[in-house]
Amino acid sequence: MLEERLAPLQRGPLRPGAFSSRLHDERVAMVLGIALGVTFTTCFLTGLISHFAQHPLDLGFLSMPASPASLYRVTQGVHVASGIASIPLLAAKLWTVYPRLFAFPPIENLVHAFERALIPFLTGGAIFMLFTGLLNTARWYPWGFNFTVAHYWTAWIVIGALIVHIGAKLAIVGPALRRAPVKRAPEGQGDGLSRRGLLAAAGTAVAAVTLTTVGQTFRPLKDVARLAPRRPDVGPQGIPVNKSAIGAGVVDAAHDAGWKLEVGGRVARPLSLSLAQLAHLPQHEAHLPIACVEGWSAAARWRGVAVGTLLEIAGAEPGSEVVVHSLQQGGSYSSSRLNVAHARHPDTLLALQINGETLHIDHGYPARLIAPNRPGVQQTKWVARLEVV
Ligand SMILES: Nc1nc2c(c(=O)[nH]1)N[C@H]1C(S)=C(S)[C@@H](COP(=O)(O)O)O[C@H]1N2
Ligand SMILES: [Mo]
Repeated sequence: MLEERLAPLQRGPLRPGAFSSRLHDERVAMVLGIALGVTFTTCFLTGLISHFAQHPLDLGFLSMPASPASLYRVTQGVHVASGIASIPLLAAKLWTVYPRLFAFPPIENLVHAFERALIPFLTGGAIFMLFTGLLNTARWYPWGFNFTVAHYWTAWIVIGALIVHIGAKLAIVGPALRRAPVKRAPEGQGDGLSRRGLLAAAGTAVAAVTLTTVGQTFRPLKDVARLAPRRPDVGPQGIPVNKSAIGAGVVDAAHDAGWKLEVGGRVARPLSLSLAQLAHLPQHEAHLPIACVEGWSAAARWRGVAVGTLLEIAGAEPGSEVVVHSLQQGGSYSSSRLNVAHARHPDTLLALQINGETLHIDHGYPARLIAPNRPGVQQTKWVARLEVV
């Protein structure tokens, strides 16, 4: 009765059989959905690691350990790679399922209504995450909002919607699967792309975008990183630069012959050391990566004074944390905090050299922080002061 009354409304995309491609198919959608579930979960978890490395909870046991030294390099590389791999998967998935926006009747039951209500959050949020993340790897911030905050909170919305979506789908698809093979779109006439072909194309696209970008952090593939915004070996002294000395407005202060490193705060003996005095303290060498949150990473051999040595000379308490201040005024990365594990790790350096050369000014001359297992944003350049807290 109702259906008869509604029949005249079934026009255009709402009419039965409006979308005839065999590719708008439940099983194809499911395979793509599973792949997306894997890449999104991976991206979400590695993103959480990055978030809490940069915004530590004040819960000691969850604070970022100082080893393995390259852990963050790996998790952040995987974060960016799984995000990039999600882009072709999401495109294929949305194309496969978009006819369902015109499903008729639009709502079948409560679960279905709920599942549909979440779609704008799920797709809008996912597109927002991938788009802003991708532009971030290109260091392009054309919007007015704070990227980190928006990217973090939208991630929770998307992952929440995704969990409910999967739950609803299991409720619908699960029983259907048990009863009979999943409802399949009729094999349309003629040639066109087969379902297998679509999945193969999506898989090929994932492989292609991964192979041509992952070299920004995975060095063996650097020469095929044609789509990567950064090359891990291009920059002064063979290492990329994120913020130049000019950009940070520190050229004069960094070249000032009167530059001194201050060590102060909760210490028994505040220090004020010239570059020559620093160079006369015991030097320590460490092979450590810079792993930028934006997706590139590069390892180098660093040489300088261990922060632990300075803390000892200054008479800091063993359990203290250290805030590292740059000559740079303002800007989100002009200071960073070393947790207890990082502050005392022997490889946490106030580096004066990179790969046997004096630091280039864009790498933080006269002295920069470099520590194991830490996001690049926390490897403060042009250090002026260590404040024990
Ligand atoms: N003072 C200061 N230090 C900084 C930054 C900055 O903007 N200001 N950028 C950080 C970022 S985002 C990264 S990835 C590393 C990069 O170090 P590099 O430029 O020597 O490769 O420096 C970090 N140190
Ligand atoms: Mo960075």
